[in-house]
Amino acid sequence: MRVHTLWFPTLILAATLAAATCGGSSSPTTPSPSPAPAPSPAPSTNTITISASGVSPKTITVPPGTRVTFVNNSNSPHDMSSDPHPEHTDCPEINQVGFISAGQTKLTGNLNTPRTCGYHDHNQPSNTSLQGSIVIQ
Ligand SMILES: [Cu+2]
Repeated sequence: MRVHTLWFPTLILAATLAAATCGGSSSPTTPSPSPAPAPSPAPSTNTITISASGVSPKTITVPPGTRVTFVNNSNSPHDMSSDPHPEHTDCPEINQVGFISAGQTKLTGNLNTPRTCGYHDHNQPSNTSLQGSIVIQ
């Protein structure tokens, strides 16, 4: 009698192990469905930061009527002006930023007209790191 009472749970354990082993070896190798990488949205900001490495973000999109903020976090003054250089006639609202000291924050005028406004540092007109675009739409 004692042998029987010991064998019964041992058999169940053995069967359980076999099932687990079998299931493990035949587990599907299909990759788990990973979520599609989220499309990086266009930066939703009204602020352009100037650092030692240039302007960031290079392109922003804002609705008509927006005033864009320029923050000079670099150690140098800049002179932010509308394209084209040197006339600055495309988006005169950007010329309101103009000379901006290190640490200073300045605003454009109201960008009311849907269009793309390029800008540059008037003192470094060929420095592409200090060039960017404001898309008004
Ligand atoms: Cu210029």
